[in-house]
Amino acid sequence: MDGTILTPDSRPAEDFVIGQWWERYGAAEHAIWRALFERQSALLRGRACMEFLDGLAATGAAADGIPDFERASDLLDKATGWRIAAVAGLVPDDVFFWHLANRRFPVTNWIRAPEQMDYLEEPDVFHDFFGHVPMLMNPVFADYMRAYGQGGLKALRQGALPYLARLYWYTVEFGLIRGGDGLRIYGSGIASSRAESVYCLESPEPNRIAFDLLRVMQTDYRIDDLQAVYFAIDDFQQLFDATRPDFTPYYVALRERPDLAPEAVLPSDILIP
Ligand code: HBI
Ligand code: FE
Repeated sequence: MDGTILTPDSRPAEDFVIGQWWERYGAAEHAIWRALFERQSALLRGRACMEFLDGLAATGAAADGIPDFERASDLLDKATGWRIAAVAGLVPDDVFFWHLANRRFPVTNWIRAPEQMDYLEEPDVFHDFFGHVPMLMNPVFADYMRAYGQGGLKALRQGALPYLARLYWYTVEFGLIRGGDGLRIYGSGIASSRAESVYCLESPEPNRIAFDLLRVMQTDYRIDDLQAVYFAIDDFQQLFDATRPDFTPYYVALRERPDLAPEAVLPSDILIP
């Protein structure tokens, strides 16, 4: 069993990397990028954390069109040693983790259709690039993502993927951060969504709970609706430090605990007003 699962240093039979083929995008596709970029940039001012907004600027991405992955990769590489790998869509879990463990972030090369401006089932280049690449410019977050990839390959060998997938969901995709000027967004699923970028901070509906690693890994998530709960970190070092230890004993402990519904609130939760 063990030998069939990738390690960070092995090579998969198929890496799922394709070309971006930037020159194939048409004016209509660049126009969709522009509309999404302008909309989300305006919404994220005062809502996303400084690390996200600074990272976005540092990628060289702009409203004028879909960014060129090679140019952005050169900037990213200089900042944190990461590069972008163009893919056609979702890649198998082991291959996804293997890329992360080697500091490559898979970014889908196609952009959504005009009627999908507000909701998309699968990630496209706007979600993957605008949502994910900015935070990879931050050295601490970039190290967290690499460690996540290494941890993912290990979790696959231990049959613990669902726990680790929750951690990804509630941090990388839907994470909030508590800074000097209040709650801010860093999660890509929020940053790339019109509705969620407002709802996560301003709606009275969802619970906002201080990040706790085991609590997060115990909690189910919704894939087809706004989230019922967000977990807020204090800073990225906290996230990196919490996820540094060997997770093996955590997985053992988690198997003894019931899964929690997204709406659950525990007496031990620290709720953020
Ligand atoms: N593939 N392209 C792509 N993007 C993802 O975010 C992704 C994936 N494959 C698997 C995967 N995510 C999951 O394993 C993680 O969300 C845990
Ligand atoms: Fe994503």
